[in-house]
Amino acid sequence: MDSAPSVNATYLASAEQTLVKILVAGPLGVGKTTMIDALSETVPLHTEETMTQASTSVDDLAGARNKTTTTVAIDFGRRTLPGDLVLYLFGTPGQRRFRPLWEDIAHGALGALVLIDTRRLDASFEVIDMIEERGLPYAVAVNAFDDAPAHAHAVLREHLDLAPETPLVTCDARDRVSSIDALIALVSHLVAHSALDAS
Ligand SMILES: Nc1nc2c(ncn2[C@@H]2O[C@H](COP(=O)(O)OP(=O)(O)OP(=O)(O)O)[C@@H](O)[C@H]2O)c(=O)[nH]1
Ligand SMILES: [Mg+2]
Repeated sequence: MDSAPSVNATYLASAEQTLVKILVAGPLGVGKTTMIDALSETVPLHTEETMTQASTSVDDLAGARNKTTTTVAIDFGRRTLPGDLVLYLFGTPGQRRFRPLWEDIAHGALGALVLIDTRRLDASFEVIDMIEERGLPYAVAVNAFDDAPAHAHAVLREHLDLAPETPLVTCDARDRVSSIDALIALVSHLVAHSALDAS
């Protein structure tokens, strides 16, 4: 008699797969949840809560005036790239006051994709500082909102004080292909700097 297949058989990672934890980071309202929704091949997990009046004095929402919810802990999704590279994507809050939570989520991550909004460039400093303090390799992706200024990449690099090897790309967080391209820029950077062996 044939034995019944294991219920979880389809969820077991193949021996060929490389599993990698990646952070999707960036300031409030930059599009982290949107990008993980666009990218994830599984039903993404979000911990969204309605924003309250109490946050208005500390959280700068210029450029995202219609925003009514925020991610209070994490977003989580999964994306497989060619070569059986399975990325586990963790969206993290960018405010320094969430540092302990941030450190927990960042544990074991190989790299970070930092989303930025050119209408609020200074809001990116906190998160980039935290990532650099942790020594995590990262790539920067400009989430191109319709009314955001389109600065030349050289200007953005200087303003954000990016190292020459740090990838800087432009994307639309709502678009899957564009978001995958941003992830590939990060993964290529990780491979080039030996943080990831994808061979
Ligand atoms: N026009 C435009 N809107 C976008 C884009 N990306 C995100 N949005 C919208 O911007 C708002 C904020 O996006 P979220 O994905 O919630 O941002 P977040 O970074 O997860 O925000 P927090 O979790 O609060 O930090 C949402 O209403 C999105 O639909 C974009 O590329 N273009
Ligand atoms: Mg969010």
